[in-house]
Amino acid sequence: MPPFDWEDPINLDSLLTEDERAIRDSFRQYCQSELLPRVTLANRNEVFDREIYKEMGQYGALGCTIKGYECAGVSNVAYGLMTREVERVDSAYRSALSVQSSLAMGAIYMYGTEEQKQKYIPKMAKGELVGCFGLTEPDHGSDIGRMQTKATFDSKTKTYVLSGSKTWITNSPIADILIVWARFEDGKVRGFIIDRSEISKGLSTPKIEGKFSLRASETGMILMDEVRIPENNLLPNVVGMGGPFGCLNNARYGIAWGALGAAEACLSLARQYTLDRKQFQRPLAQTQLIQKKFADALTEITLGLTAAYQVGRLKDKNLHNPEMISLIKRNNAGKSLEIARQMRDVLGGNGIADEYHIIRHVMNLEAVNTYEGTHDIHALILGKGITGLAAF
Ligand code: TGC
Ligand code: FAD
Repeated sequence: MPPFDWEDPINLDSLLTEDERAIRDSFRQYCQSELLPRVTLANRNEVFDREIYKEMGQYGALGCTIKGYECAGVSNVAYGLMTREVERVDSAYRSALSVQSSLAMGAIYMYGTEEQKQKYIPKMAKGELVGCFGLTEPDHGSDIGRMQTKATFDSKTKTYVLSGSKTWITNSPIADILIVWARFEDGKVRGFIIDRSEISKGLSTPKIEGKFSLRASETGMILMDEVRIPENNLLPNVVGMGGPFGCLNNARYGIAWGALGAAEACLSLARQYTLDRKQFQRPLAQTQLIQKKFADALTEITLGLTAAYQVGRLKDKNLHNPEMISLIKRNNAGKSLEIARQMRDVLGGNGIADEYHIIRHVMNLEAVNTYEGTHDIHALILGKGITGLAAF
């Protein structure tokens, strides 16, 4: 009988292909050796280093499931393994990966013209162009179907004119390519590419200061006052809310894996801390209450990873649906937040110091539990799936 491995208790490793294991291991090496050493100061000083995109690009991580356009074309499970590795370091870096890959590149890949794909995706895959995804508005977050940002078409100049405000947008202050969702003259929601290099006036993207979560990520607004974009910057191949939600399906899936990476980091740090620290003349790790916390954490991480793996395999065969993605995003983000809080408690006073890392994960996971659909909104999506009745 093989010995128990607390880092992979039910041998999920055996379900992966050789390629997936190799991708995970090389990306883990990058995350641990290049990202981990700089995250504490980045978080403390609220700094995102744009070079990280170029580094991720070199590992083929950006838009990694996209086939062609100089992207890696790997499986959804491999994508999940990468989000897990990067979020083991910090959710802000996973956000950077998710927004670029699933939301910005994903929107162009799924709904763009061939010309748009050729123009933007290869440069985004290399991290030369940075993307963002503007959906949420000041007055419409969960009920985004009621968005107010407007798009009109000016037939004289053959330009679309965008007016409105987006808020809480990851990367907006630094983005070169802004995917913006707006209501067109016919009342239907359409997607647009704002290429910052083509805009002369009407656009500003102020940073939101003072976040106590995802501090190593730039978050901002997109303020549009009659921003004019060329007619060929419409994403022509989707109409309606299925457009943004289609991108969110991929990003929410990646979060389901990523959040558990953060939870695993917290468990691992707390385990080592309690092996090293003695109270009442024995290691803290040798006390029943601490061991129960570890047992609960390991159980939830393992069940969550198993579910994310299964959805990934279904996704590769196009056999997934939004409800199963809501189930894993909601469960894994919520459970990871609870695990991080428990592991922080295990470190006592040191648990609130950033040099011990766990408090940073606790703070980050608060946002992870909220964005891309809050914990309760995913409950309502599931509730609708169970009863057939929308309670939003
Ligand atoms: P509803 O009436 O149910 O649907 C409207 C239309 O959309 C279609 N649809 C979907 N299509 C594909 N995938 C999905 N998951 C879909 N969900 C809905 C649906 O079929 C329908 O199409 P049609 O053709 O019949 O019109 O939707 P609703 O407007 O009542 O919305 C309800 C609700 C709660 C499900 C939705 O509004 C919701 O999910 N709200 C949460 C908002 C959200 O997730 N925002 C995320 C913003 S992006 C972000 O947070 C990025 S963080 C990035 C980072 O840093 O990592
Ligand atoms: P609200 O919708 O106002 O919700 C507030 C509370 O009410 C929540 O608890 C919610 O669950 C609850 N609630 C809402 N409706 C109901 C209901 N019918 N029944 C019961 N309870 C309800 N958005 C983007 O478009 N792009 C991004 O890149 C992006 N990045 C983000 C980065 C960060 C750091 C953060 C914090 C947010 C980001 N968001 C982004 C926005 C995010 O998606 C929204 O914050 C989220 O969808 C929730 O919307 P809201 O904040 O307006 O909350």
